[in-house]
Amino acid sequence: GVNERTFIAIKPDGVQRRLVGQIVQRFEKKGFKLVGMKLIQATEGLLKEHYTELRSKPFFSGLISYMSSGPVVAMVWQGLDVVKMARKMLGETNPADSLPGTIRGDYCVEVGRNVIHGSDSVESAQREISLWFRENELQCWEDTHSHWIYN
Ligand code: YYY
Ligand code: MG
Repeated sequence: GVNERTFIAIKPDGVQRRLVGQIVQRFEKKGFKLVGMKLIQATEGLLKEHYTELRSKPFFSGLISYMSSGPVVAMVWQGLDVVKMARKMLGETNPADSLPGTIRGDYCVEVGRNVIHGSDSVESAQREISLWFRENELQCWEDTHSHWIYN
């Protein structure tokens, strides 16, 4: 429903390359509601937990060093079907397979520097949101133009 939430993170390359504003703008313009956002230097422990399903992959240690190489912008976005829609906005895991118009299709080249993370299911979104955010870091606010987003 409209209260669905997803976890989005702009990775260290996205922050370094000054893509934060343009990426946030895409989610705002789409009509999603920002309920949490922070710039955070993630610890290896947090990242290993975040990517625990991938721990046996050959790229895992490289992924953890890349993700801990600088601050990330961690966000929670809310809206109708936001988990699936955000994945569409991101594009494919490999930027080479991502269409122009998607974030990965427009802003990056290699899978190991793909600028953004988005939860892949409602269940992983809930797990990732509680891993990265405390309850009091998520804001409840009235979206005064939701009538122009939802009928
Ligand atoms: O959810 P998503 O980020 O699109 O892909 P995952 O399969 O969950 O992999 C997480 C992360 O790992 C991916 O964004 C880049 C990195 N990675 C990689 O470096 N090389 C691969 N062959 C696959 C994934
Ligand atoms: Mg994933």
